[in-house]
Amino acid sequence: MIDTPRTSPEPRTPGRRGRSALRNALVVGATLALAAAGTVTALTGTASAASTLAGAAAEQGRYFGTAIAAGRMGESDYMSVLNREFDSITAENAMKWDALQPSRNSFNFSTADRIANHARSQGMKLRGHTLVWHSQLPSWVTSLSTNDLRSTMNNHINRVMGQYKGQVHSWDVVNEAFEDGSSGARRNSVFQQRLGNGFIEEAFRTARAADPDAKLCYNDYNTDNWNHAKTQAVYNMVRDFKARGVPIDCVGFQAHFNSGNPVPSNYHTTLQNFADLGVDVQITELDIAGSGSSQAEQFKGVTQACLAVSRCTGITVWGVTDKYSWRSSDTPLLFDGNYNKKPAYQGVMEALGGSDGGGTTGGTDGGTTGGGDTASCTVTYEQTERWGDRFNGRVTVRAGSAPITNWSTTVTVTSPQKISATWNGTPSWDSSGNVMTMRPSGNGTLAAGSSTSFGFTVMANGNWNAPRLGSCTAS
Ligand code: 9MR
Repeated sequence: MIDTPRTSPEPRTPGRRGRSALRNALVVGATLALAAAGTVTALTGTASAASTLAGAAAEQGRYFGTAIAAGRMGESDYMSVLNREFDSITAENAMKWDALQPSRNSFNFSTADRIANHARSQGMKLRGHTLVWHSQLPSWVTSLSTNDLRSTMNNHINRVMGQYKGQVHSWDVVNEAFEDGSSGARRNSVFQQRLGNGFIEEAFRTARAADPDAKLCYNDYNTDNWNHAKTQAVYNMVRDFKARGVPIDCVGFQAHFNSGNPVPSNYHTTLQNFADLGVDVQITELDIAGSGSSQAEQFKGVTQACLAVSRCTGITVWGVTDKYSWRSSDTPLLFDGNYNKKPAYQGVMEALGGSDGGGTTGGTDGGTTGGGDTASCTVTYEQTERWGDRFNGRVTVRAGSAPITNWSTTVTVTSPQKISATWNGTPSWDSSGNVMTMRPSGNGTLAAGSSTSFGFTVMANGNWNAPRLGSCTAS
């Protein structure tokens, strides 16, 4: 059965971390109560593993955030996955200079406020992105004289940080101020041209005074590999700031990876070396091009690198679903276009020590079966081949922490799509022909944590959306 999307958010009064701890306490409490009543004979005695990204990250003392696009906030599946899985929000575009101060001294906070208010109403944290950046900068700024640009930059920082004072846990004060390549040079932005190297330091000093409680971050991309000139250049700047008492609290690693720029094997070294300067580090815009187990392994590796560094305080992915990613054809996120959890999601959860929470259908609570000795299973989907008229999908069924002897799950396609072939499973169909229930062909036994997979062909008939998975049922 496909779960119905949950449209109204749960109350969040104790806050995200509080909620997670509370839920686990309730699980243990309920188990003990049942044991006292003599209705269960086996007690696990431990809290169940968290079944959401934020819950699992909170148990490791980290936040798990996402960028969100204000224009998608009316979509119920988008919002329910956001509210269920994440505990920190970054505005993908709404807090950038062009959005907030499109013309001189005329500030427009309405869209950014909607995001900030949503975060507050859900007990989520808010990351501020970004105050001083060469991009998404209105043209009126680029024609200012040196003195005008200096006062305008400081005014922008003061007004924006003032607006969100007390709400933002970390601000990207300066973004992407270094060149790519081997030069290690500062980027030739209008700020650099008019104000020289000192603009970065000035921005941080202004920011500290504007909101003394916010963590102040320098944020950049291609700074993940310790051996890269850009990484070294940023490191040297942060070391210099710390030595001279320039206020800086954190360094953001955007972490946009693809085959040309893969997750480096020395990532942990990079994060640790920055942390050793006395700053926090954060993964701020994580996305990784790819699919399937290779993408999952890379997400897992990044998460492990963060967990291995005590000053790595949290991870933010750059969007909720592949379909709205800034580079959607790279499918770089944790949820596919139908809000199914991808193998990448499981990769992150494995690193965080969470359970992957049963079913994968978007907008649901994702099951509650993690941990304990109960039979449980999870399902993940990936597209394997594609032709001009059809594509093949593979669903991996994985047993939870107990062995199982049987399983079933559903795959729903959207008319006019049709499933024309299946393999490695026994299908049955509902009356519409759109919902396929798949069971094992023959023996459905799986050892704890092990997996099997089945496959199918979908005739697209013009609709290339991924099918939706229901939750996995095990016995
Ligand atoms: O994801 C953002 C996209 O919607 C915007 O069009 C783009 C404009 O520059 O910015 C994207 O976000 C960027 C972020 O603000 C800074 N680091 C790189 C991100 C991806 O381009």
